[in-house]
Amino acid sequence: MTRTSQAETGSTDVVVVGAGFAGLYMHHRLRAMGLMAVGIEAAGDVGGTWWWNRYPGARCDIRSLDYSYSFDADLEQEWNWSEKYATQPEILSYVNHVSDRFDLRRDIRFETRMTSARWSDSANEWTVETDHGDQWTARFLVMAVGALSAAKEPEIDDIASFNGSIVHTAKWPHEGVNFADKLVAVIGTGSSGIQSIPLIAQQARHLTVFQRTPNFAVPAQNGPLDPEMVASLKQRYREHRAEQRVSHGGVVSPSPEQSAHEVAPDERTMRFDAIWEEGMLFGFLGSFNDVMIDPSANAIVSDYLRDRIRSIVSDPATAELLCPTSYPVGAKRLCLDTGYFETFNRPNVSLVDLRSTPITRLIPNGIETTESLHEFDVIVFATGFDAMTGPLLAPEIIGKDGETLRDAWSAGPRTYLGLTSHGFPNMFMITAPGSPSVMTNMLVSIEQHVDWSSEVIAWMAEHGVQQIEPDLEAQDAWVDHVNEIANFTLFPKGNSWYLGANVPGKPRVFMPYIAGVGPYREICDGVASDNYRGFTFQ
Ligand code: NA7
Repeated sequence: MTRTSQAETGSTDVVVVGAGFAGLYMHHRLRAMGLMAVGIEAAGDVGGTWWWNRYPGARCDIRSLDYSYSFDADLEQEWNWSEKYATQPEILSYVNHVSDRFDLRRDIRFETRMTSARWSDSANEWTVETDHGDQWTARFLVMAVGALSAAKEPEIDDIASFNGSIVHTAKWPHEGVNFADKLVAVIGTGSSGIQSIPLIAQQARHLTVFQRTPNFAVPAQNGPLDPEMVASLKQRYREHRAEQRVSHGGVVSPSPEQSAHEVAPDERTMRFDAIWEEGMLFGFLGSFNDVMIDPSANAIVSDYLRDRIRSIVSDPATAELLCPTSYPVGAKRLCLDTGYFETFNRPNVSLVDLRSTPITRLIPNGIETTESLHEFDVIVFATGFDAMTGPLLAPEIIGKDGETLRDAWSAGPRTYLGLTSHGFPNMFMITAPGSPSVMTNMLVSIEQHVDWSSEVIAWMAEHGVQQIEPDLEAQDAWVDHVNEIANFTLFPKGNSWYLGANVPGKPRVFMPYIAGVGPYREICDGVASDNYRGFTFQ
């Protein structure tokens, strides 16, 4: 959808920034409440992260039957997923279907990026500006900008000097990339690298993978969905959704009652084998109740996964380089793979360990490391995102006393419930720092965040209230609580994007709230039923 309209100026009830799963559902809710909304979206159409991340192998690592909206019972009955884990194109078809079915594009300006938003305390409204010169005033601002939507470029010198093509997994060209007979480099071995490497290797003349930190990955064991299983789930979809909402991660899974130390080694291995064969992403982290709390329990799982890598990768030296050793499993986001480790057995694939031979710079025909020169036609940056805060801090958001969100968060993000921030009245953030979001099935979190925020907006209208702002004390207490829970676990013990450790200079703060979607929902509902405890209204 190419934007052809002139700059617009006007007034509306709510400006919604972002047209991924979160922004789209927000439009649906607001419309049902009889409110006007204007949507702003940088992409050419709906889909958010699934519109941008079109690299080969891009796939969701939460089951398709779970990673879908639950707000409409007919929608969930009529849509049919083809595989256990949906591909990016299938997810995008789903988003398009939902957008058509509920006519959600109507209020959205595509190919339009929000550049600034300024709060006026006297007018009780936000003024939002875009790169097309639009200027919208609105009582409420909803930042549904996604947690993994600000692509991170690698910190490598002389990138512009490379004469071949460079592509980033998070900004993949719509026409695709032809790797046939090409010398290809992939830099980065997070989820995007791990998903794309096996498919790129099948096409390229030679693929060289540049790895800074190895990752744990579990095979997806993907495949077509069994129609009988789907029919039986659809019969009890409502109950299943209700169970998701009170679960820990937004997926229904058994809560482990035993410590890893309470179970004999043989039995543990049998349990791990079953999880491996089932291909469930977080099965290993939830295999025992102390995996993410006790380093020695975590080491049992890590050892098992490293042994698996060694059993797959034929060359022992390569296998050792692929084994993560510098952090507990789970402290960097676990990956779901399809033939990733097997790919290193191909004769046309090699691995460069950037810990021992860092990249010094790009050169016209390739990559220079401290050890050698590598020639390439195509370089793929699979270098991830400035996660969670990046998309919120990219535009200039100016709050109550003229303070920008960037300044307010200069030492790390500060939110109350992960939904609001002191000094920024009438602004709601969906899946922001301080919310469970990225540690969970995003769809369950998104629906909860959107429902809760829109209910506040409805409550304010009912009570004739113009302005809502979280109190500083409530926010401080929430930030402390988020940190306290994180520090009780092993999650902050890796240099992960959860912590902002992947972006040089970013404050090192563990951003997601990891107590689980069920407990979080209870807290949010408790705040609401206690007349929005911790908020001041005007
Ligand atoms: P990730 O998981 O942040 O992975 C990025 C990878 O890129 C990771 O291996 C990084 O190494 C590597 N990287 C980043 N910068 C550089 C530089 N400058 N040089 C070399 N290597 C670098 O992003 P993804 O897109 O794969 O996945 C993000 C999430 O999307 C994923 O967790 C799922 O939730 C879905 P590092 O580990 O920092 O040493």
